[in-house]
Amino acid sequence: MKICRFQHRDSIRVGLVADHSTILDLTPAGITRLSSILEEENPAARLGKIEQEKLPRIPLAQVQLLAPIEQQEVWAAGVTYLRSKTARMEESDFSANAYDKVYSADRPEIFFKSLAEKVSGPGQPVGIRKDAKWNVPEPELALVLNSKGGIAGYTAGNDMSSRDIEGENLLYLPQAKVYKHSCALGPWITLGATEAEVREWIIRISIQRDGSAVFSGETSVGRIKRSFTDLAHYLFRSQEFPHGAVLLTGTGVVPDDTFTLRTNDITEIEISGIGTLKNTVAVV
Ligand code: DO4
Ligand code: MG
Repeated sequence: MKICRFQHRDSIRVGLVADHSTILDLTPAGITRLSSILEEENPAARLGKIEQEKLPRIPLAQVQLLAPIEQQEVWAAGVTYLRSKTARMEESDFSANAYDKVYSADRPEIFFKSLAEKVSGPGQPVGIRKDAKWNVPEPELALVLNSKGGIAGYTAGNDMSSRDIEGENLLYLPQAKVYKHSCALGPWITLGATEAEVREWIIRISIQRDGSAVFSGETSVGRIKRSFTDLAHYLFRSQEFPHGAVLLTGTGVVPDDTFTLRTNDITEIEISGIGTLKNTVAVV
């Protein structure tokens, strides 16, 4: 079951994704916020009780999908895949040891990524910094967590990153990771999947430039070293998220070191159990 946030005419609404071309508007069922579903004990069961045939059907082509987030902070886990650890160790000099250690430590790397209102949705720009020379997308599974830290659903995310800034000095991580349009989420949230099912999903990315693919890669969610519950648990330690939180789970696909994004490149991140998040790169 998939739920989305969308703009239709002048209002922002919540919908159920019926199929690849149709949304069911949940407004007549009294659902106008994602949070009212995400905070339910069993979000998929709650939606299952709604009489879907009474809901207005809207063609997907007639709406603007929005990032599936309302007031949650977005955080990100890092170095959760072996590929990420190796790539970071290669790009850095004296920081390399830190990546090596965090990969096998009990405590994961978790950093703040974005406020909800700054997140790009489907079709919106993703940014590369004008003071960075080496920029990449990071295609990541995102956990959608309720205010108690429980996993309510999953969406696709892009943890845009400046590798030269990050590689120069680990203390520059917030500048490499948090800037205008550095985070994208979407196209919607998948509910009701277990961790075991999600670990079977495949994450794919392709990058197009002037109509041709300049990079493509894929990984399996199952290659994440840590469990989702462990990551969520660390995020919620000594913290409160009254609106819930979104947690990116790290990247397992890193283009080789000669690759950097350019303005107008198109990034397409597909997660098999979710859908495709498509954005265009802009210099910010
Ligand atoms: O410490 C660097 C960031 C790691 C990251 O974002 C990732 O592994 O996805
Ligand atoms: Mg990342």
